[in-house]
Amino acid sequence: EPFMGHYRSNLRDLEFNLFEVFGVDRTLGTAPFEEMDAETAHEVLAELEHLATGPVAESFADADRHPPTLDPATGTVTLPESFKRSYLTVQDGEWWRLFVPTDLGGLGASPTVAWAAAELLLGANPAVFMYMAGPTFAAILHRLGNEWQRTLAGYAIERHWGATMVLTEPDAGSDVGAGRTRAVEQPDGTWHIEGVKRFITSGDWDVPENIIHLVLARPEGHGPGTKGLSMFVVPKFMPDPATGEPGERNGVYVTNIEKKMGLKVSATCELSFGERTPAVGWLVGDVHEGIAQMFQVIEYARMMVGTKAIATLSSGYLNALDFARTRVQGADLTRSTDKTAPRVEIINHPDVRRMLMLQKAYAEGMRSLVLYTATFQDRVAQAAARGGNDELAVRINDLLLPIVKGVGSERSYELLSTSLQIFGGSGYLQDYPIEQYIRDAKIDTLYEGTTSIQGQDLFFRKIVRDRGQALTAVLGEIQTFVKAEAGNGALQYEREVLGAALDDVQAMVGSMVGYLTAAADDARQVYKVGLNSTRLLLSIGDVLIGWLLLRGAEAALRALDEAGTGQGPAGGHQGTAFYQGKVAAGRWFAANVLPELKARRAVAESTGLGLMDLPAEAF
Ligand code: ST9
Ligand code: FAD
Repeated sequence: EPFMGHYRSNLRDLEFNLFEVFGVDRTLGTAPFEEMDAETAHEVLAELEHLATGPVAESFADADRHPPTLDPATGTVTLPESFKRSYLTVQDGEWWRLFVPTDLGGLGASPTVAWAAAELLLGANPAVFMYMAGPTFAAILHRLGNEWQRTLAGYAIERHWGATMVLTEPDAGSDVGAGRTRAVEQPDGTWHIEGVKRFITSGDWDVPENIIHLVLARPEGHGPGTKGLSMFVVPKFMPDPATGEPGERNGVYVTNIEKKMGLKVSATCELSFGERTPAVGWLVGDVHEGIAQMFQVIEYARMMVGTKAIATLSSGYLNALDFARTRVQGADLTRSTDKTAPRVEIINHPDVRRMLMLQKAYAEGMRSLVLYTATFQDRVAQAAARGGNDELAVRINDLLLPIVKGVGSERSYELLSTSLQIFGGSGYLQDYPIEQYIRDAKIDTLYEGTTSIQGQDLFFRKIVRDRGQALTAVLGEIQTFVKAEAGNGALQYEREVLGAALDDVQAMVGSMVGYLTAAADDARQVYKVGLNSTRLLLSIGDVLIGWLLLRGAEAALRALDEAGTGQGPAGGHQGTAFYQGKVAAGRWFAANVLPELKARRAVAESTGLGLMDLPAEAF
């Protein structure tokens, strides 16, 4: 048998979602995706899977054991050679072209196809994908920038530069608006950036000839908070305006790299601006709209983080599944008192099956959530290609992002410990990848806005400020599904359970809106919102996951039916077992997870202020 790397991909399920659930073959091959039809997308994903499971995954463990090093004299970060080989496989194959628009050299992939591709790289070696941010960030600069900055963005893409997003400071993490880094305008129209940023991903590395930093800083005299921040593009080397050739070293240096729990090969840097020599930057787009501009970057990054977490859970689950099919331990429970009974593979034990199905249902349900979200990004791009604007699709994408990021990261981290549990003591060893998965996935609940921030973003901005428009549209789709005949009666019980869970989350939203309204008279009532916002985030996530799993079950039942009549794609045992698994995951989630929403609703409805009255000393 050929060498098996750590990464267990699930291209079959990605394609099931793309083509059998969401029907993206209808949009592929049409504007603005005319250069990629469904057949090409299939070929691209199959080839990328091959690369991901092979050379991209190969350095995953080695790069964890040999993390990047910093030369403090020059501020230069050196990556392990094994990892650079993985990275260069992807760069040299020009795979970044999947993640930029066609006018910047892109392949015309739709967001749905691009995020499916991203899952494969993120599951194999997430830092490879993160170091590859250059072209995507440059495309954003191209959209936001003035003429010179569009030229600069072009150089960044052609010449394979790295890129960073630079917000965080020691006293400004979740509270970005507390940032103190200053920007001082120069007579020639450039700006000098002065200050220290911390925790900056890919702040320096020894592959690209240049790096562009997208930096939030406060121009002198500008007001407090996020609205007083502006966005600057600050290169590592000043480029020749005519060719992009890197010239003089600019005054931005890495002054420290962090020792971390996981994701070690992704260099997390302290970046000092203007300490040795001036750090020269340009005001992006010549406008002071820094936080709004940075959120264009953040939106990609939040989607990326959720996808990364889910990709890791999926591989953790599939590794655990392999183990459960082969590890022999104990007798079947029906014969547990018979000391001569044959020993069985642990996949035969009910509690192991419970753990496997818990992982399968969440991993597959959340994959479906990522791709469902991406269908709205497809719609936004299609409308733009027609010269229009799909306002509702924009709002729904905004609503779903904190769920992809917040729920994707929390559930994945939590359930990776279940993946490890399947392995027994062996899972705790570095012989298997799960302990690294857990360490590498923990960051996903933290950066790009912690789970608390995602929960507040969901409620205050994406529900209340949106006046419930996007939420109503999505919950309305679920309600239609509940009332319809999905699964020809085969899913009737499941649709009832889903309907009850839908009522439960609607009641949770209702009571939280009630608390917010009551806060107009009694400000402390808003604490009851804060006490429930993570609960609501996870609960809306569960309803969406349950619904998407049942849509998958419906599609699978249809395929099984057609196979019975000899017409469908299900033929063969592989196909049949795959579809049976889809039906089982939907049913299991409805029966075992959705009923929990009832209790969560009761907790939300009876929330008091006791916890907030408690003196801090009493904790
Ligand atoms: C970080 C990086 O952690 C980690 C990893 C880096 C990885 C890099 C590689 C990525 C590669 C990606 C490539 C993908 C390629 C694939 C492509 C496939 C097609 N939405 O509520 P207010 C704006 S970086 C939009 O008053 P506060 C808005 O302009 C560090 N905009 O906030 C608003 O004005 P308005 C990450 C939003 O109280 C303004 O902000 N750090 C949103 O002043 C003010 O809003 C964080 O994420 C939104 N959801 O500030 C910080 N929200 O209202 C977390 C706000 O007029 N903290 N705006 O529209 C927060 O998010 C805070 O809530 C806060 C609060 C800072 C916004
Ligand atoms: P804090 O904001 O101090 O939060 C501490 C705790 O308090 C958290 O549980 C938080 O949820 C909670 N909390 C804080 N405020 C509130 C509130 N208002 N309501 C409720 N709870 C709250 N930043 C960049 O700019 N660029 C990068 O490339 C980057 N990469 C990173 C890579 C790594 C490995 C790490 C660890 C961080 C990175 N970050 C980056 C920074 C990251 O975005 C921040 O760490 C994150 O936003 C949280 O900020 P903080 O660490 O200061 O925690």
